[in-house]
Amino acid sequence: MKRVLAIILGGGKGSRLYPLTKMRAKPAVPLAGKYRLIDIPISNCINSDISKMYVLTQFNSASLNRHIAQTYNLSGPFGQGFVEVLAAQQTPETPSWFEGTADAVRKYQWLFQEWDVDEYLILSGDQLYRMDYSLFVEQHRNTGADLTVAALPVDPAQAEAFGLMRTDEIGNIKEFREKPTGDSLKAMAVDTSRFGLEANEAKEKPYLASMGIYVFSRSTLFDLLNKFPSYTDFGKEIIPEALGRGDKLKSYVFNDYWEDIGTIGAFFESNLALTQQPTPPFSFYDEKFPIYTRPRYLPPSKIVDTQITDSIVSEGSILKSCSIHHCVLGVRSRIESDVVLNETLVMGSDFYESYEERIALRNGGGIPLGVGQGTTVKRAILDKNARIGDNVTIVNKDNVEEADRADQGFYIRNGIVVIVKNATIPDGTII
Ligand code: ADQ
Ligand code: ADP
Repeated sequence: MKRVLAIILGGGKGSRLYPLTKMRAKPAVPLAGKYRLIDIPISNCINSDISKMYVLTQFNSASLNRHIAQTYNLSGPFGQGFVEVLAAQQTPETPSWFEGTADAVRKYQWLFQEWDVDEYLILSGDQLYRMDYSLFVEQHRNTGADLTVAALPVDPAQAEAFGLMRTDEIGNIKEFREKPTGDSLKAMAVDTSRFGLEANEAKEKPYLASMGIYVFSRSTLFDLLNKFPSYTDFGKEIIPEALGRGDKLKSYVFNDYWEDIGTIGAFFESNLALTQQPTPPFSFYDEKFPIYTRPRYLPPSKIVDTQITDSIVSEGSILKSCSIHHCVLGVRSRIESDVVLNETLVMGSDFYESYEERIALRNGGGIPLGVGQGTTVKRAILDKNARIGDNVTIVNKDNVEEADRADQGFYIRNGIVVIVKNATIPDGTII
């Protein structure tokens, strides 16, 4: 795997995860209480023995750079591993931002070409899954493919959201269509039982969806990017073109847990699914294939007279006489008495406030970090460092699907209330 360079696509404008991306680059969005989105592909790379990684992102954010610099030091005495963030930048030759996935790679190809590697592994930064990429790369090498696309068997309802591939019985891609609908979707069905699925499952999932994860042979990648300079997207343009001109394209079937968590709805549900009992669909516990993140040396959580069911509580939290059901609480969460949290994602805080600071804040008319006394929250995301007052109700009482209330510190996306980072919600507010 020393001859593989990973390129992680860290996100375009970040509009689908907005407002979580209001103050940070998408890869830095907190996940599962103590991780960040970028920890998933980076951990998968490390566990697959791939140690050269670039993260392409539209914006450079302090929290992303700090997180990566403080977590991933891969340059041991005998290796040259690294994780580096490359942000879109204006230069005299390239006066614009990244216009798409292929365009992002093209704009930094001068740097990627400098590495003496055989394959480029292109990954997305907003997916939750565990995958040994070395098996993927090995298949690519063994079949002599120019490009291998990771493929997830999906059902007809899911299929519309993806690039789909129709393959022959040994996985040669014959046709690739980006998000087809109607009859052109139906035409993409394949017999997935040929790829290890049980007959029943194959019937349910007759489509092979592109996971947006690709292995390109070196010459193929640069040849495509340069021969077709106006193509800005892999799924829409580059892959269909490669196929059309006769390159050898293979699928690599991956039939395990995989979620695209690039929208507020999917992100919220995937986080809450971690609390599912007895076995969540994805687990961060796996000694052989751990997910890494920045060590923080926080004290254990302190929980006083509290009722908690099916939840995750991250370290450094303080919970007092409250009731927590089906929630994920992030680091340094602070929940006061008589609070009721249901199906809520609390991202926690970046810092502590001392007892004296909290009292002083209250006396000056301010609101301390965390969730104040007597507050009720249901189906919401409370971003980092939120200050929720006493007796607040956040339940989306009018059943709104979408709303922008930036002036009041919240947005509603897919019916989920998102309290923005650093926001203050006054005592008694009802949302
Ligand atoms: P989408 O997810 O719709 O489909 P896209 O929006 O291009 O495709 O995103 C792919 C990845 O690249 C995401 O992680 C995104 O954040 C990142 N990205 C997008 N624009 C970027 C930019 N300008 N700069 C840096 N990163 C950027 C793709 C494929 C489909 C496939 C699905 C699987 O096109 O064929 O089925 O992924 O989720
Ligand atoms: P984490 O990884 O714990 O989620 P980060 O390291 O991204 O958090 O963020 C911690 C940030 O919080 C740092 O930028 C730090 O400077 C900032 N910070 C620490 N203490 C305070 C404070 N009292 N007030 C405001 N910001 C603080």
